[in-house]
Amino acid sequence: AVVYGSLPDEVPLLLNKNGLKADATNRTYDVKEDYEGNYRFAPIEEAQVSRAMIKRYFNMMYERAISDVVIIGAGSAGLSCAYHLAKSRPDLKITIIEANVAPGGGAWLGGQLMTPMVVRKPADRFLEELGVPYEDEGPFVVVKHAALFTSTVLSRVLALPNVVLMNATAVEDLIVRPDPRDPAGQRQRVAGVVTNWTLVALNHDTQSCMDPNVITAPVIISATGHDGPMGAFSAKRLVSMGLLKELGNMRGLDMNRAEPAIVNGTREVAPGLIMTGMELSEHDGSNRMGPTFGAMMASGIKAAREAIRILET
Ligand code: AHZ
Repeated sequence: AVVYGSLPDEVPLLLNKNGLKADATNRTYDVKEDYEGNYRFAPIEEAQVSRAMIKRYFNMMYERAISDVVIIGAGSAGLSCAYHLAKSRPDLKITIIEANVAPGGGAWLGGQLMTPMVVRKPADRFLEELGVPYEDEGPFVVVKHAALFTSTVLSRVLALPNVVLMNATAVEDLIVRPDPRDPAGQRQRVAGVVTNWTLVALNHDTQSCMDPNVITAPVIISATGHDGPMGAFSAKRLVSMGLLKELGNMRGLDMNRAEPAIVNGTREVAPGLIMTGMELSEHDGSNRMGPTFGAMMASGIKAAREAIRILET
């Protein structure tokens, strides 16, 4: 027999008591691990399952309505950023919003749907830090499967207590306010994100007004990738809001120019908004790098450093 903590009071135990031994103070259940046809689970009420999820998820949403940093997009850049930021500043409430059900963006595969992932040096240091094994090819290293990198960084990020990931949730807009640091009150500052369940965000054309939700934070980090169904989200919104004159538009592939341009260009592109990863190529008009991921990791780390700098000034 295994002893479990008491069940939540609000759900009375209404189970068939067959095979169930319970006492008033400390309920003891007859459970059995037996793979030969006699496996017995601890009893449960269906509503307990609902409440176990609901109270955690909605408490989390309540708490994270005010965050310290919001990261938009959980691709290789967003996850690398989240890892470095959350490890460096365990006091910060870091909230990641990912439109897809599966976090990871394009980093589940290398190039042309092949599995190995190429990382140019010196970004192999981040793989070392995560403990991701690779083969050394001189100027670059190769992880045997991109999913090994992505699943490792994702599990490390999710295990950090100050990080929350809301997937299947899309950022639909940015919150902007007059920047309190501008004495003239002319400059706009990005001060949060406007969110909706992705399935709702994809159906605005078919249903009448389905209003969104909001999360405020003093720093937003946009890592939404290059242009696509949802990609380059903040870069495009900065243009439509008049905070950026025009998109630079991603240029053709040149690995040697693309990777340093992304890492060295990682910055606060508008007050309160840092941009990282391939979204920057659309903002700045820098080259595409193709299937080499070192710049995503290094740009994510630089974005995390930028966030700390902004929060500390
Ligand atoms: O789902 C998107 C993906 O997981 C997510 N995303 C985009 N718009 C969003 C929105 N709200 C919430 N409005 C959103 N989430 O952002 C993630 C972007 O991941 P990615 O892998 O596309 O971008 P990255 O910059 O992290 O990595 C780019 C990897 C590439 S693309 C490329 C090339 O085409 O040449 N080369 C590399 C290395």
